[in-house]
Amino acid sequence: MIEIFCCCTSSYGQEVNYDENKIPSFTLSDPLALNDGNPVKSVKDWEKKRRPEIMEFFETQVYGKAPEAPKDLRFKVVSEDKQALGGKAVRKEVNIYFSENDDTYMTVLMYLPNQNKKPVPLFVGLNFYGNYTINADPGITITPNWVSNESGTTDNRAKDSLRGSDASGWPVELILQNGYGLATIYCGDIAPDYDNGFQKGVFPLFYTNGQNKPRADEWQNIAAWAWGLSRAMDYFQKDKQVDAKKVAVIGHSRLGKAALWAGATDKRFAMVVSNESGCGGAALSKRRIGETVKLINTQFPYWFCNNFKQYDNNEDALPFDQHELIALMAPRPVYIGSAEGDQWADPKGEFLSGLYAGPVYKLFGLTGMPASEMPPVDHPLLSGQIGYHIRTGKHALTSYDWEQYILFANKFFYHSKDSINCLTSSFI
Ligand code: GTR
Repeated sequence: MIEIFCCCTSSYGQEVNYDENKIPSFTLSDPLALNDGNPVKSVKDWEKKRRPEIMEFFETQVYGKAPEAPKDLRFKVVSEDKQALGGKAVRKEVNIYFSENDDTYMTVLMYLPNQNKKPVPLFVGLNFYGNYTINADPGITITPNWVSNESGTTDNRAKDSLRGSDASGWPVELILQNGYGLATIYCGDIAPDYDNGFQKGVFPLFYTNGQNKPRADEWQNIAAWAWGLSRAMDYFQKDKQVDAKKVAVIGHSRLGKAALWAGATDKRFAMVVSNESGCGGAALSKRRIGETVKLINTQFPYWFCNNFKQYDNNEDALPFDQHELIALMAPRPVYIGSAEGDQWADPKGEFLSGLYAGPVYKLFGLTGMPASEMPPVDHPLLSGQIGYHIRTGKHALTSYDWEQYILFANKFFYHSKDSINCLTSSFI
């Protein structure tokens, strides 16, 4: 959650454009035209022919291929408190071990509303700085892993005084009161967010003989984070307190890119939420406004697969664009959240991706984005299968964002006609 000051015109030696009038003209690919030019006429054509073409591109040219779930994946509930948060929640922590070795695991922190006797729908998302930062709850285990010093540390080690330091992005009570569980995982449990030559995190577990870094079409951090979200889903399917058919995957910024890729690669996620995911997430790359492919690959060379670098300052060569990533979610609901003060992430490009994914939803008989123009700030579009808002304020995940995501999820997970206007919270 790095704050970007949008007045800058240069970053990493690259000019940054913020002027709509300076966007070069470009052509977007048609999600409903096959690579050979033939039209996609049915849901079957989409599922069997077009979707695989789009997947193949994103998998080998953008995010990189990830391995299957390890055969020896193991789950262990390592803590449980049925009276957490003053009695409002069940809190549990589940370690997911990626190999026989007990050293390589991620910890899923879960809060479930404790008045619910039935399995509950759930939001799951990665966090930036450790599970213990999402709530001041003293029962949350402090991560033993490397953490970024942006979190307030000086030695890359988590510390007790930072409990709850990121709580504004995780309104746990709001989520619980509306009948949802929350699960979150520290992204650094899967792959630490710095360039370490892919020697840390999950990568070395999957190297073949003699391999010491991912191949050009293989996963780097974004795909590894998405892979971790799928491993959490493997667990949810076994947890009787969770309605695994109603799990929404959510992420902010870089972790929003990961949430989108998780939604694309794993159809078990029933809903996908991108909060200000920007370049390499919901924003169209060809607009080249705010952060560009070259800028992101320069600053974060370990996020996307190496093949993606061939599009640095070469967006016209992209045979697909991010609207087709959004289309990969169809027919599942997807919500794209933007912020006015986050021009680096190109809010308009995020909106347009959703809009241009619409024809695929139409093929399923659904309305994608329910408007063809961007709505004014703080006027969420909630009525379609693709939700969208741009809110006032800067780059962050806020309670306002969560309120829209909950209202949107209510339509699909609680099927209440009125649910769209009904948020249960003492905070509102
Ligand atoms: C920025 C990066 C963005 C976004 C952001 C974040 O530095 O350029 O793509 O991911 O970080 O994750 O907060």
